[in-house]
Amino acid sequence: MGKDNKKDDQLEEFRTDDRGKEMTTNHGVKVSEDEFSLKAGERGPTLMEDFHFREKMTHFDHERIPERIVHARGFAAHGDFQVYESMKEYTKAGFLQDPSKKTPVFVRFSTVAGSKGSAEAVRDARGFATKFYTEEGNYDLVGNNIPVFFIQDALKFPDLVHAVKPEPHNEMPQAASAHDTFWDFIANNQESAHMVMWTMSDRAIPRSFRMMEGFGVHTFRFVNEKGEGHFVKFHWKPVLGTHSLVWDEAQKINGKDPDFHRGDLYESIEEGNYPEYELGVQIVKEGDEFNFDFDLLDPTKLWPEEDIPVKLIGKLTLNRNVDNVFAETEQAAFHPGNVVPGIDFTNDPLLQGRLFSYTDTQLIRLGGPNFHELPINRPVCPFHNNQRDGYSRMTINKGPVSYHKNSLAKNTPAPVEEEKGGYVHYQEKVDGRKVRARSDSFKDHFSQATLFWNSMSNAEKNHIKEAFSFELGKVESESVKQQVIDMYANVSLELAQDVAENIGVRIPETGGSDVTKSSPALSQENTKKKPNTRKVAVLLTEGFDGKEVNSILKDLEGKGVAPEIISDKLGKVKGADGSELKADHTYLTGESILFDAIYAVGSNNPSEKVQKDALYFIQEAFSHFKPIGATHDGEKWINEANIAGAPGVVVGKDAKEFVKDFVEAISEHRHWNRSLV
Ligand code: HDE
Repeated sequence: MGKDNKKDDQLEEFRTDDRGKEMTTNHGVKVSEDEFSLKAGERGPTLMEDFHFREKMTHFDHERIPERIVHARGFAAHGDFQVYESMKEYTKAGFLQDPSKKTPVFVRFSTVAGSKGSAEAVRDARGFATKFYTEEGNYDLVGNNIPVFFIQDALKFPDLVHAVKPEPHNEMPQAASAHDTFWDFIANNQESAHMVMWTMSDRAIPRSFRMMEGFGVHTFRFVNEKGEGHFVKFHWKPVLGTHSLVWDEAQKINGKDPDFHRGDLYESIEEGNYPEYELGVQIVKEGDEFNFDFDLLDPTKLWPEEDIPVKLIGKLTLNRNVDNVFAETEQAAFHPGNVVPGIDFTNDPLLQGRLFSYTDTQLIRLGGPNFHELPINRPVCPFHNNQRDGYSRMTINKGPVSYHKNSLAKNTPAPVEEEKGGYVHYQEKVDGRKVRARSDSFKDHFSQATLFWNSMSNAEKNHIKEAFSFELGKVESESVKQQVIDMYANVSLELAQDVAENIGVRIPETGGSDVTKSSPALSQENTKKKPNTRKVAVLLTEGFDGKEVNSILKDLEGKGVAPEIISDKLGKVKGADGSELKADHTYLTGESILFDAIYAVGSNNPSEKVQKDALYFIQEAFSHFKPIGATHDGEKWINEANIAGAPGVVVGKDAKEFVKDFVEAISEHRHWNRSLV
């Protein structure tokens, strides 16, 4: 990247490489000593006049800035976006016109509830925030990996966040919704019913940032050259499909590798496996606004894809890691209010409140009104106005005039007419009394929660039941547990009854829903299934069948699979034919939970310790429904684990057939129709 990326060129001006340079103070004075402070005598007190000490320590004391109040734990990358065909019919947005044009982007993924240092594979929504550096200014699509939200009005956001964050009297639990205050909020704010179905589903424990969808959530508006508006919902569709972890695995990952998601993204980009997502839009004519059984302005509702198809209009590719996480990722300031001509807001009351909150939060986080001048936030197009001064102002504006209107600068900077690119807000007619109220059309909280439930496969339904049982199982208040069960009896009686049974509260007898509709697009069973970039742990022992293993590994790599070798010690592992392979991990550092699949090679005569470690590895992977392959000696372990013949366990074929079947099993991601031994 770099050559044709305007943002990268711009960032280059700010990059510095200190390696090989002389040390100076921040004011450029060469430093002669950086180990001993200036003292009155070798054993005497430190002197005030030690400007180098004072500067170094002061800077250190101020190194931290407030973390984001939500979405504190995040990781980002650069890339570009290209539209497939002109979207002229719907929007005049410049970056959506020309398929030959690449727009630089910066994307930050995040969890929502946890602090900046929290583990990444927690049960939570994920942020998916994209900054498009367009020629007409920055456009930010600040979305999540779930298409709906907990609440309908921004006024309730602080309450929601207080409820999910660690409880204030003991600051527990970290990065988890499995506690009393969260579920008390849910039961008493039932508009959250739909979103909670998503957060209790597999969507809330994604396998990778590269394998999750993104959604703009709110209904936005496209506006074309003629000034015509269309309602639009934005989607990101991962090219690798949408895949998840299982809960037991996720919890273990959080201990063994709290950086699991950032590591996966970082490595993929370093290896040239650039994550890709297609941008999709659902479009509704203005005239059809009231033709749905939900309100288009209600952010707790999605538009079923079977009713309103998602048109794929372009591709996002992430192809460069940041150089410095603080300077870029931490200082990135996203804001749903950053729009460009051709994209406008609707009256969604959640969106309206966000338009205030994001600037406000940057002011405290980034210390003043000039955060747009930070390299990561600067537009790639010119920007001029009469705003001046403030903390850490970088721009040196010339001339005496900083007001509009003026004659001394010939009334410049001058506002620009709409025809020449000036942003003009969509002239929606608004007529109403000032009220603090919710429209009746926002009051159905359960139908789409049931739609989601109806759309799930049996395995997904079981995971949702288990997630509710886990979360409510951690709640202490019997009353809160019961309230949640009674609430979910409105969504599915089966769900409420099974969870009530598990958590030992009164089982509701009545309830259920009339909604029979389902939306197959909501089930991850129907997502894309590919072997690409899937990590396979190859359990290798001294004396392996060199010829066969080398050829299988080569074929697997040819299919895009990424094998990594696990052995009892690091260094070279020798095959029976004298060939050697290098171990990437030992059983101590390479856990089954960090891999998508296992290939058990084994050897003639493994030690008891290796036997024990390998068996644990295989059994754990099996319990997480992962594909397991074995050839020759590895088959002994499969038999010992008593899993031969189970779905997704591939053994005993010739090498070519083995690779074919194993790759198919890997593409399947997980094999749910497996009973656990
Ligand atoms: Fe945010 N949100 N949010 N949010 N949000 C923030 O802004 C807020 C909402 C989302 O990677 C904050 O810079 C309010 C929905 C993402 O830097 C803050 C409401 C969606 C990110 C804020 C919402 C999001 C944020 C905290 C209710 C999905 C991380 C730090 C009206 C469409 C962006 C910051 C990044 C961050 C406010 C609801 C997505 C406090 C008031 C709905 C991805 O301004």
